[in-house]
Amino acid sequence: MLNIILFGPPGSGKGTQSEKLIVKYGLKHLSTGDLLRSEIAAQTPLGLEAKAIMDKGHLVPDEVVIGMISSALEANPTSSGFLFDGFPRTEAQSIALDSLLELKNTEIAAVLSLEVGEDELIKRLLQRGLTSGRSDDTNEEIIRARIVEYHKKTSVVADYYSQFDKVRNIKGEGTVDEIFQALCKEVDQYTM
Ligand code: B4P
Repeated sequence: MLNIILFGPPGSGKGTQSEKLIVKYGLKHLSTGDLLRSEIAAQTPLGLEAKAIMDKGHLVPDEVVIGMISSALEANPTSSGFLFDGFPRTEAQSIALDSLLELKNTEIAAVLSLEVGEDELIKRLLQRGLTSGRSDDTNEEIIRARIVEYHKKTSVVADYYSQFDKVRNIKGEGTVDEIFQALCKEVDQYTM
């Protein structure tokens, strides 16, 4: 099994690059952002609770997203590997993910970390907000709150996986194809 985490601040290209990576490497895409937005669209109690938190730019509670990932792993017992996009976002989520994968006798091969400057992140997200209908993308204050949340709670995920020498930094500015090539160069090391 090949399990990869695509890591980086909001707007760094995780969703964009995930779409391409899953096609090339036949991985199952697990995006907690997408899973939460499906719950919101279906107006489930979980979705309603999550929407209020996401609209402020904050992180949804660990137990909610860990539960969603646990169910998604169980629902895909024959997958040849997973691409985690936007998860884990806290140290507690990282520890939980490692335990869930251990139950499947597997582990994270690499954390690919997309590096993008803050001005570019804000520009991209405001641009996406013009068409995405995502309420967390339309207001610059909320976008800045998401970036603050990233520095406060999520950047430690890279520290956590660094202790196992699993983090690879990738320049996340340039064309989508240039960044995809750089990511593939890393992933290929685990597939050959
Ligand atoms: P996510 O859905 O994970 O979304 P994201 O971080 O905003 O964006 P992503 O990084 O995937 O966007 P992309 O760059 O592809 O999270 C949303 C919210 O859900 C969080 O704030 C949180 O509240 C909640 N949540 C999710 N997971 C959670 C968890 N594990 N724990 C707690 N809460 C959680 O795209 C951005 C834009 O950039 C696009 O318009 C794209 O076209 C553009 N772009 C991409 N690459 C580009 C390039 N090279 N050049 C120019 N533009 C580019």
